[in-house]
Amino acid sequence: MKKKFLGLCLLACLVMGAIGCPSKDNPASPSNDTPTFSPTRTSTSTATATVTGTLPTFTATFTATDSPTYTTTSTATETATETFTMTPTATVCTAASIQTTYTFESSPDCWHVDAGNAIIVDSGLSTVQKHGGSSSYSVTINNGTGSAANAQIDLTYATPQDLSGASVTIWYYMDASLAGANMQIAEQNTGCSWDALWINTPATDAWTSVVFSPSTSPCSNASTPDNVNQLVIQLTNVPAGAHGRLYVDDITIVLPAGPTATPTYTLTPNPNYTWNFENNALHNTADATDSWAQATDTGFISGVPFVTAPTVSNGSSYCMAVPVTFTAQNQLAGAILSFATPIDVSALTGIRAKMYLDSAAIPSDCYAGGVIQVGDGANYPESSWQNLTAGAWVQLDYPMSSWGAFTKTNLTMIKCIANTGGSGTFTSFSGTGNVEIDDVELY
Ligand SMILES: [Ca+2]
Ligand SMILES: [Ca+2]
Repeated sequence: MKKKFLGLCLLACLVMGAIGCPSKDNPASPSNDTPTFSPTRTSTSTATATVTGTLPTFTATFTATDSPTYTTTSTATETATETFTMTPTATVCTAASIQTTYTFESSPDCWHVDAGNAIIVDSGLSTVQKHGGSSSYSVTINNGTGSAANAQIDLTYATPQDLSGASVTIWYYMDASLAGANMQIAEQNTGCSWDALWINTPATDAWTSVVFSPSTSPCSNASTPDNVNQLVIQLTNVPAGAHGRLYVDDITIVLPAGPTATPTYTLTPNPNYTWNFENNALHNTADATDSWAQATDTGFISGVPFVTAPTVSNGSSYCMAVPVTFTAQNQLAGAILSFATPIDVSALTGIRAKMYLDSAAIPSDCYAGGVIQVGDGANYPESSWQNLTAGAWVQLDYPMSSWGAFTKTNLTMIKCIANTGGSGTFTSFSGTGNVEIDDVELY
């Protein structure tokens, strides 16, 4: 019975496995080691799927659910396609003389951006706006300074020019985008600083003319003529952020009429009564006996007449010159023609002559004059005083209606006289030059 029980146990062991059953080998002693970690499996790789197939093609079908409305927000009124080149300051053009017309058809003609400008970004001839022809002079202004600023263009003269009495007309066109700016047209001269015409509200988007008259300058007076260094067109107080163009065109400068340099009368072709010195002699071609000579009356300074080419052209080849050195007020110089045989001028109406006085011969502030005198042996009337403009030919005229008592059948002499006149500063002067006389004519 005991054997049978053991056998059952062994069988149970076989069936149940090793659990709880004694090992056939000698069992090891229970380990005293205590595991201190448990291995952890960590995946270090990530599988990446690679699509090697062909992507499907989608055909999208959109359905418009509304109609967009476009709103134009641009305020630009023109598209400037021109590219200008700024004129380098170092090569600013200077005008040698007064140019009376600027059309800006082929050149800025020395108009340029003032060197001190920071807000003019380009300049040049423009066809975008023009008053006449096909182009104007234009500057593009872009005031990014953050505050109001000035934009200025100039015409600079190499040497000062006299614009006294001149009238300067300027046509301008200012983009509306520059509105808010003021304008001034000015001249800068050596006599004083500035002489300006202000336009507080320049017209915009329209060609507009403005006339500037330097004669209104406080600098203009007899002793300080306008010596203009520069003409200026300036937009003043261009608002911050303003961006646009100023165009100018058809600038004209009209100068006042000066003294007539060449008298207008023409000689009556009668050599008996005419002395034009074109025969290079002090007598005329009809009478070689009677020649012009030095006038030696009281008050006359010495000066022997001779024939010479006019110092300033009067349209002829020769004139008579009396060399003089004036030293005081009211000195006289001139020439006399005495007739050996008195002549009859009763059929005539007057006498005239042209006279020239060298600028070097008199102070600039004297009031020199020319006079014609005639004589009949008893009466020696003379013409009224006619102002002499130094350096220019002046026409003297003495009609017989002003001769007074005179025997016109017995003209014995004619005399042409220059007088230095009076002046507040003409006390210690010594000026040498010619009194020149031409085209003496009994008419
Ligand atoms: Ca033009
Ligand atoms: Ca002559």
